[in-house]
Amino acid sequence: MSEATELKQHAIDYSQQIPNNVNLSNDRMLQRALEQWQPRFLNWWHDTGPVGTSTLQVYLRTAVSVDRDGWANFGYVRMPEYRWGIFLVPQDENRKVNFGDHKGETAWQEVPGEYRSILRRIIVTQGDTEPASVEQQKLLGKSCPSLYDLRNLFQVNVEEGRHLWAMVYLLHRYFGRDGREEGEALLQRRSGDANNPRILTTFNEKTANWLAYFMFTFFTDRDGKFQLAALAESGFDPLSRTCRFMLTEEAHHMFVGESGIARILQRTCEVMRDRDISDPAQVRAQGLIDLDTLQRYVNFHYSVTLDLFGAEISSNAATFFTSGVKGRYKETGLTDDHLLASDQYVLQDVENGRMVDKSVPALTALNARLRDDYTREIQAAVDRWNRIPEKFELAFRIKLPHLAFHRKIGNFAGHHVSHEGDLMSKEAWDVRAAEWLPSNSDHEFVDSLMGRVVEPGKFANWIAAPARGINNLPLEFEYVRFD
Ligand code: BYC
Repeated sequence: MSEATELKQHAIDYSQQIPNNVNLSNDRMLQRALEQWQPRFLNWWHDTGPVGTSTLQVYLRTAVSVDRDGWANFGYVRMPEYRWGIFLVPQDENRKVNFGDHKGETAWQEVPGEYRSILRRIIVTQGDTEPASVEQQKLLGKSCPSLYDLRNLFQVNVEEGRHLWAMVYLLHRYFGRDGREEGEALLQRRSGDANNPRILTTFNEKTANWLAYFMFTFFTDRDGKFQLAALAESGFDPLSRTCRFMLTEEAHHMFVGESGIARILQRTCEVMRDRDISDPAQVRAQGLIDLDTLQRYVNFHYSVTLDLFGAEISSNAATFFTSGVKGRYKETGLTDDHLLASDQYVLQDVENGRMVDKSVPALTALNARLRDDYTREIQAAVDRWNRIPEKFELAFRIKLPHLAFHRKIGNFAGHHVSHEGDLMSKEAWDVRAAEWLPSNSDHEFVDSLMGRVVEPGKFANWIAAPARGINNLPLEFEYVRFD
């Protein structure tokens, strides 16, 4: 590729009605179809996006190019004027299909006919999560703990909106009429709607307060990272290219979650040490989130996010892999044969009332494998969190529940399993569930702390200030303007 072509592929053209780096103006039909979808997207954003934002100016980052420095562009944006667009990392003409039956073939620039329906399904499932998360977070701005956090919420929201654009571009460009219909349906389903819900379970749960939001961005956005990383390996090159750019945005979302929970831990532990208190009721009386409640939120969000990996044993996942449409985490960097024809994988299951380890064909266990990769990364981050109580010489440590705890999808669905991983009767589970999962009164308590703090540099009582501001600005910076 010449240097000039490469630069062009990196740069995003903001003079267009739909900013893009895919030469949209060269394909008039596609451009018109997307220009017709655009006002419907904006209506959806207006109806179900963050409330009360039409007059705000928010200090947001906007991608100006898809290269490493493309993110350096920060400035005030009026929320309804945010420029959602279509950004793919540049095409590498030498890229190959790197796994499955087509390994070694040149990566596909068009959808192979035989894989059309599975690719469409994966793209729709991925696309559906993006607007769902915006819908789940719609009301959070009303109870933000600071301007810094409010700005981060809106940054996440606009980027999830752009991730919907990314999938809708693929549907319109590569799937003709069916794709356009799916693009409409993505704007019709609603998180939590009894008649027309979002596709995956977790995206129909409520994100009612900021503790739930930080947990969601920590646990569930990280599922997004792992699923996008698996799709970034796809032999269908446009999917790979768009997922690679989406991953650069995902990093900030996970940062919001990890640092948000760390700041809550910091604040609670600090007061517990200073006032020498440990009883959750005493902690709550200080207007803080007690550590047991934090642990129960971890148990809930971790377990519902594990469900997003699908069933541990899945013939769908095997088909996705052999056909070259969805790889493993970091597939290209793995050193095996990328075929898995005779490999085995060990996973846990329930057999005859007992928890057992069993070896199964690796091809069928790809959902479990991706989940295990995810869990390793989650555990490493939990270990980082645990340095905070350690620093304050408190005995408390966050402990991830067992994989089988509180599961609705896969091997463990229908079983009752304790936090430690012991199988139990439904009756015994019912007695102990409130110890492990947030109760209505936990939610009510957390909700009761959520007053709105919008004075620059001020933070709600229940959360510590972050270590530094956005884009190296001071914490007192006016990250959101209300005029
Ligand atoms: N809820 O064979 P199985 C993100 C269905 S998050 C409801 O195990 P498969 C983000 C399944 O569809 C990442 N239904 O499924 C994060 C199938 O239905 P049919 C999103 C479920 O296909 C935060 C049946 O059960 N991206 O980006 O192996 C903010 C049999 O299941 C669920 C993706 O997920 C569930 N949890 O695996 C914003 C990537 N799980 O065919 C964004 C694309 C399974 O019987 N999706 N089912 O009607 C996939 O790769 C796969 O669809 C899954 C499921 C891994 C999700």
